[in-house]
Amino acid sequence: MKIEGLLFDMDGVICDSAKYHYLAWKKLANHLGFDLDIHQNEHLKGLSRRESIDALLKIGDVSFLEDKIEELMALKNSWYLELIKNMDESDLLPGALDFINSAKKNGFKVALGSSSKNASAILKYLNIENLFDAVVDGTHVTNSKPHPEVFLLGAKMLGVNPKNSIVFEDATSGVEAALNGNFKCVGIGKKGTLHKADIVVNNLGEITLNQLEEFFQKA
Ligand code: B16
Ligand code: MG
Repeated sequence: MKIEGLLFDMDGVICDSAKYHYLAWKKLANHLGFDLDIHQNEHLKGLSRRESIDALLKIGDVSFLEDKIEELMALKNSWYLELIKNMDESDLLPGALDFINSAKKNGFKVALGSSSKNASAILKYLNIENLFDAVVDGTHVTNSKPHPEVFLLGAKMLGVNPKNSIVFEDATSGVEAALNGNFKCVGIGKKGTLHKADIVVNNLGEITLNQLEEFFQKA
């Protein structure tokens, strides 16, 4: 396989906003009278805001009418926005910027594929709003990961073939989205959690383009 395109999830791959999502969902759980631990939070990662709240309410075994759910999502997002408002370049995850810049220098097309509706604000905070050749986020898609829509649209915008492209993901739902779209997948995080990915590393500083090319050439 000759690699054509690289598609990056945002929260947990480019920057550490995943921890702020967790804190805001946990605060909402506490507000509703139950707790959300870090293991339960793994089931929320990568899902859209709406699917995340459905998963959270299931964990707490509570249910609400539609209007109340909208209100709770807005409350969580207001807490989340408060937590992320001071993000800057120092919130980029180790190796992310160097890896992407080096990929671009080597002629690879790069896209962002995030479920977040806050992605464009975060890219601005991180000062990387012009880094990607294409940006697809939660405002552009109707289907949440593990549906591959976000990555398929990214590949289409880059003009690359999914089967010759690699998705970088920190969430199990995102790894599944990549595989469902026929992409190769590099998991960013723990091997145990992301075992379906083709390779797993802790962050983008732990892998080079040469190593990727070598690995996927055999694929
Ligand atoms: P928002 P990613 C995802 O971003 C997060 O992983 C997920 O936890 C969050 O619920 C989702 O964005 C929606 O975020 O509430 O900001 O629209 O990992 O796909 O970059
Ligand atoms: Mg993520």
